[in-house]
Amino acid sequence: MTYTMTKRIAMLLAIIALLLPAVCAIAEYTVLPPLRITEVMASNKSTLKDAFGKYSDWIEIHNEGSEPVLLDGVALSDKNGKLDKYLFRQGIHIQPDEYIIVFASGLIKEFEDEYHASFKLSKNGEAVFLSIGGHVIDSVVFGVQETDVSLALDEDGVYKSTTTPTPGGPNIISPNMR
Ligand SMILES: [Ca+2]
Repeated sequence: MTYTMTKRIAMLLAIIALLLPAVCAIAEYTVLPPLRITEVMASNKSTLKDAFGKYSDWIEIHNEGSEPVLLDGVALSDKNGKLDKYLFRQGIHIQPDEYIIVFASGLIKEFEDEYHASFKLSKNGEAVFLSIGGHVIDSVVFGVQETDVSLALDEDGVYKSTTTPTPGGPNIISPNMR
């Protein structure tokens, strides 16, 4: 092996060593948890009451994977510029095919078996972002919402309004809804 070749190989190895941490950092987030925002209700008047006795806005999250997902570091927000408005408390798992509800009640306090985000949703339309470590896992942007009509993800992965809300269960899209 010539001196030039050895030098080139050494330089190549040095470049790889320099780039490796960056590549690893990207790889860490290329596998995002298999979570989806499956349903959102931004104007809840009589559909679902929370433990405080209020009809708060709510967001449904579904684990579409085959393994439990630990929600440490998973965040919800209605602002892209501040993704970590709500962080799940430590040690919560969402089981495969399980649906969980987060009330967008604007409350700081939570009951043990309920999740309450510190923001509310606007029935005039806005967005919901589900993220981890600043990386968006899923998001939904919506327009003006009718009271007690939810926006639900259908089998084709399209959000549709439905007059048959299913908080905590598989979605049912009402016929003739967009
Ligand atoms: Ca549902």
